[in-house]
Amino acid sequence: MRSGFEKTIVNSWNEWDPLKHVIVGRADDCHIPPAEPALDAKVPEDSDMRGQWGRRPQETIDRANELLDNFADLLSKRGVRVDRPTPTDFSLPATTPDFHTQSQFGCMPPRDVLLTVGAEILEATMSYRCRWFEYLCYRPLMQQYWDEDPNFRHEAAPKPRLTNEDYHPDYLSDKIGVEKRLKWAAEKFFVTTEEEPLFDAADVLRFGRDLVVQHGFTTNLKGIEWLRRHFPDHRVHTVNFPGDPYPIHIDATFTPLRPGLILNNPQRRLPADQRSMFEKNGWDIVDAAQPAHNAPPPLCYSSTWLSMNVLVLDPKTVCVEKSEVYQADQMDKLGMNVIEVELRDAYAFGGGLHCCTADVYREGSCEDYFPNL
Ligand code: DAV
Repeated sequence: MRSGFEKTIVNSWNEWDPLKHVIVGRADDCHIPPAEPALDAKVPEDSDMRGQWGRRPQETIDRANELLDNFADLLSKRGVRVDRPTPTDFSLPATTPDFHTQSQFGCMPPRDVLLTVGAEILEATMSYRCRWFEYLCYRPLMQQYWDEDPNFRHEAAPKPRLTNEDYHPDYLSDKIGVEKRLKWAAEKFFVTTEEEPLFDAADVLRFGRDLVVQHGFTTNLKGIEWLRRHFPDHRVHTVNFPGDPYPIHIDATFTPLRPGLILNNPQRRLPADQRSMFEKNGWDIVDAAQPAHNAPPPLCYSSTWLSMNVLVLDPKTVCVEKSEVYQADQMDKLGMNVIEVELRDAYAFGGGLHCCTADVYREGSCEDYFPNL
């Protein structure tokens, strides 16, 4: 919704400054993609999704869209400008000279694809074949911002080839078992190899001049090195969280709320040797509250820890999913004003409140929150 007089500004340096302009995803035409190496590694072994693929049932798409539309309306009413992607036909195969997969995914989680750093929006390489063309859903918006903001920098990371060389064959089994997965994760043996740079935008957290990036299934060390060379004025820090058997995306694991305060998933604690940058600079890392649910909703890739996948609107205000009562209570105790947003029936389409949004503009500038390194 636009007044017609608002100037378009692309600018966002962190996860908490006052949010003024955001993209909210859509559930239209979302597909469960066919098997492929990186996706299979993430689908839990006991998941109802194993072995099935195709367009999601229309009534679930309609329900997810109803919730996403309501969320967009709520943000608009609070004065946040909201844009939406343009879905492409996800039933089409994704085919390049290097691979072929029979359908695509969707465009519910813009956070996975778009990384906003200052005046730049960077399209991630992605690491699933079914998501290779997802950036196209955001191109109409990127073109509009390009026309409207003379300072906007539209960038795209090198498209990866995603041949079989990108994936460790050991992960191709659905009978690995959680124990072995946890061992592999602790050894940093992930499904993706170091064949070429790979990253999803949702593995990156922005803290002003520092970027904190999770090494896991969807982002490899070459991807992190690519980000380091691409953002020469930033310090890029690699983190990983043993304890997650399916490590993709940092935003159900490590959640900054405001300068000096981060929630950390208690099953995926940041290892002691990686805490010093936070400790030396007076940041508190506190265990997140338990999720309210014992299991994810049907046909969902993500864990119950979407409870901590919140959207911070400003350093005192946070959107929390309506059923996540323990998380809301903890936010309240931490001095945050909580806005309840119903989204659980959209989780299966690609995640929670952080996943289904991507920053365009937050007030504020690039600050150094870690002067003692
Ligand atoms: O805990 O399953 C979900 C992150 C989605 N962006 C998890 C990670």
